[in-house]
Amino acid sequence: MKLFVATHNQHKIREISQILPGFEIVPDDPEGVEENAPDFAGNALIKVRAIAEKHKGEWCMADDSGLEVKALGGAPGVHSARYAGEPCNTPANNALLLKNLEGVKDRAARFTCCCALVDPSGEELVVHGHCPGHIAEKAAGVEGFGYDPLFIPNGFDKSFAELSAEEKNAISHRGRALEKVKAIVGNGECGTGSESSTPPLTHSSTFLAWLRLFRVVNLPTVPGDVLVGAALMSFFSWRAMSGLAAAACASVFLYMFGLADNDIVGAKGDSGRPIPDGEITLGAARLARGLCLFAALVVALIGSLPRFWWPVALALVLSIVVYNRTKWSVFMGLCRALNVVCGVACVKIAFTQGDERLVYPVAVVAGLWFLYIWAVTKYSEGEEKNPGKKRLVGMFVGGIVYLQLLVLIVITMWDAGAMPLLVAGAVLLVLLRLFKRALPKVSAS
Ligand code: ITT
Repeated sequence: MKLFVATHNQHKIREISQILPGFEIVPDDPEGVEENAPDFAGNALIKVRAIAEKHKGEWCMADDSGLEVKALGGAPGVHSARYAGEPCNTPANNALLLKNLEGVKDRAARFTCCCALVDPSGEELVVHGHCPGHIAEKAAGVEGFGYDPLFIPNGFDKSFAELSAEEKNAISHRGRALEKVKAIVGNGECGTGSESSTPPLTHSSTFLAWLRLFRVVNLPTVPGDVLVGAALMSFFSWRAMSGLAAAACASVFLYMFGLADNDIVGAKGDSGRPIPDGEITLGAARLARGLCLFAALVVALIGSLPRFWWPVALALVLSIVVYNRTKWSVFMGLCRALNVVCGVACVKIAFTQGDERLVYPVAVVAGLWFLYIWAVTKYSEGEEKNPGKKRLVGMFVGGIVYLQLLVLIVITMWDAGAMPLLVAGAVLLVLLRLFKRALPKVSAS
């Protein structure tokens, strides 16, 4: 497969050829174009468009990359090549970086690579790759190029310039972005939708990173499962639902526990997430995971949830842990079904009366949840390499709120006692819409 690459940088060409051995890489210098966009994605698009004009009907790509240092507010960033001024001077860039970091303790940094692609039909797509690490006190090594002698990737005690080309390419920002490129070109077309550009690595971006870790946009979908479970019990008496708020809250904390656990397990691979991108440290994420589990237990104790809630919650935690380590979609289905059962289990009266009428509605609804989430999770496989699919998965995940509302409406028609739960479900839907609108940069799936 022929791939035209818009660059004059021979080091990039060498690395791209090493990372994409099955491709015929044809360099084309987009001479004279001004890289004046505020971010990597914008500059990569400027470069690729400049050559795509000349190579209609072919695959074209541009790589815009650079180093972001947290303590410097994300600098040198898009100005990496000319940090010390025109023209590009690597020794001067590296010397300026060390000078600007004199006496600075927090030397966290990351390399970012943004690849813009144009497919033979003219469709465009942008993907990112990151490599987190820190800036050394002094330069070491002779391999690679640019800032490589100063950059120590996480998990290593050597600089990029001390690693072999294979070692660097296996973990580098360019290696990670090009893995996505390989999959997209393999699909034969760009498809729809680019990856949204990740915020620059700065101290203030850390807050946003926590929102992304906990996929805050999706959190309103969680308590609705519990509402549905509790509503199924409404023909006993909705007044018996003293533990409902505690159970809903505990489920949110268990979900957050699962999200933190998921990103900790995928810390080495899932580029595009806050831990591998260097925005949140592994230690901080582990602490957050423990705190979420602890918070769920404390809320359950304070809300004095019935005894039956505890084994259901334990089964939920186990399903989460198994799913994160196996990625078997069936366990994700099980998690959300158990979340409904958590709602059933928070209604005290249900278990003192032991009525078999409960079994059928609970089994039908929990089964429906199981199948829906199982199917969405199965469909979502490989979404990280396909931004169009990722958006669709985000919509399906949000769609669970409509399913919750539908079931709540049916139950309310059957027993008006469930009306407060229907109102709460509607509030959750409004919250989901608000979160999606207010936090467009926080990944939805
Ligand atoms: P083209 O625009 O022609 O592709 P360039 O070198 O000007 O070449 P960029 O504008 O993308 O490319 O700037 C990238 C700069 O970021 C590069 O000059 C290095 O200083 C730094 N950089 C990017 N990737 C790097 C890597 O893998 N190792 C070391 N430094 C890197």
